[in-house]
Amino acid sequence: MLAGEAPPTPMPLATSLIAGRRVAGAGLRLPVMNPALGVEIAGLAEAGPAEVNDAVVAARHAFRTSGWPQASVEHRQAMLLKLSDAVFAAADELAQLECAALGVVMRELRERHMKRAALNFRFFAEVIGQARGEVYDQTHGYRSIVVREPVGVAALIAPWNAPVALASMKIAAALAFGNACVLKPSEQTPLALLRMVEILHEAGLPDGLVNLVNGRGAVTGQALVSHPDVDLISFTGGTATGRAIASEAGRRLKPVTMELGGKSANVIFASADLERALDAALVGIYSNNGQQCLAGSRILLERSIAHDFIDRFVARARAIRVGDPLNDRTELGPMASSAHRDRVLGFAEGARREGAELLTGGHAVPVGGAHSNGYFIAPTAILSPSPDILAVREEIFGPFASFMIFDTYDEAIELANATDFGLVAYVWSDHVPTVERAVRDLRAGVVWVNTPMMRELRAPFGGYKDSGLGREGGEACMQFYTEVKTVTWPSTPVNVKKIGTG
Ligand code: TXE
Repeated sequence: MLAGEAPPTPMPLATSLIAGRRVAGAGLRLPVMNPALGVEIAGLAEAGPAEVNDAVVAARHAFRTSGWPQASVEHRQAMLLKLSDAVFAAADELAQLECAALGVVMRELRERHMKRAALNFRFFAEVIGQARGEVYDQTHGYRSIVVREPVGVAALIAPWNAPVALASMKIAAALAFGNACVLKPSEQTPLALLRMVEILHEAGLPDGLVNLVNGRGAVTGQALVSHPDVDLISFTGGTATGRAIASEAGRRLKPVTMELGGKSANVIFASADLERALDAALVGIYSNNGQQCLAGSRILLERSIAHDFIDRFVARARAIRVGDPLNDRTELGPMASSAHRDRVLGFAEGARREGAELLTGGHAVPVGGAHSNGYFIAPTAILSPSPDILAVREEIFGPFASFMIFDTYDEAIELANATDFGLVAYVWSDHVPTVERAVRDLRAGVVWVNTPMMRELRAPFGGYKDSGLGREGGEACMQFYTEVKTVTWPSTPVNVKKIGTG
């Protein structure tokens, strides 16, 4: 250091947060990269099995001693509303941190992700205010009631594509129904979630109810999902990881929800409002940098409109502003990591080899200045002659649209369902009977008609086939995050048959 020069500021370190305190064990130190700059901006202190154990013990201790599981609904609602307000107030700070490690454009993070996160706490406060039980009195002389109780300690595993928005839903649901939890963020994007959990504590959340451990899936994640004192696991991520975690949970007989990948069909009939369908097709595949499970990544077009639709789509895709995610004019930021950029581009190359036409993109985009090492790629689209090529079958998780053309309704549905996934599907038509049939025939957990994605939190969300197990949503989360207990008693004292009286 030269005389007079300020000492270098130490890089932030994403630690664990256990019983309300930051903890950095002796585990590996991993780099956290800024994908728009291609530089390391923070470190991550990986939690090994001992630290994960401390987090689970802290959660169990809070579950037993904090009084949270027994607290009145009013008390829990008041706390959830405080947490919601605190997240809302910190939206800008959280969006900055999320943007730094994820590269989704700030505008989307501020306006969608952070609002969603704050609303998740408010939403579950409302859900528990409306919860009701069951009564059975059909058996003469008896009454049975069904009550719900918190389960215990939940392991929450979050992905990197929308860390705060997705993990906050899991935390809010676990807390609302009286549980304690341990959250493991993705090792790529630990910054905003760590700060969010800190903010929850600053807002008054009792220590130990929400703990956080940072680290890679194979180390920290594995230690968490295989911990014997974890009672249930909620996972959002890739299908291969989901299978591994579900097998672990199966061995231990622990309930799981799995929100996995998608390769969703966006079926556009000639009878659609094509202007709206075009806007929605672009948003459906290029928003959130194309890195979202509910992307409409397979766009199926009726032949009579296909040529014109593709021309207009491609012109708009080429006009998308790629660049610095902090700039409010930017529409597409960088891919989340260099490996992910290479993987996405590899699909374009592979598609060409398999006979698809590359309509646009398929290459990196040089963004100058400070961003010259960022992981930027051009919005990409291919026209595929068949549903069998790799780029049409696999979830690419990037700004990569695959077009296919159909002639008949039956062909449209066959193409739409020709996938291992079944998370969501989109259908565009103003012909009511066509819509009614498609809604019935599409094999997906959510079908959006004449609209881009519109997440109704009250309704179940989750996938058919390889897209998942279980559902998230008001009622669905109540079922997952509570144990159910049946209590039976007689209306008048029963005459118990006497045995052992000689
Ligand atoms: O996900 P992983 P990756 C899809 C998308 C993407 C692919 C791979 O197609 O390209 O999955 O992404 C943790 N025990 N989606 O590799 O590995 C991991 O540390 C416990 C779809 O990043 O599934 C991270 O916190 N945890 C998707 C989380 O699991 C483990 C969102 C997700 O990482 C673990 C993300 C283990 N053995 C990717 N292995 C969606 N549904 O939205 C990993 N993890």
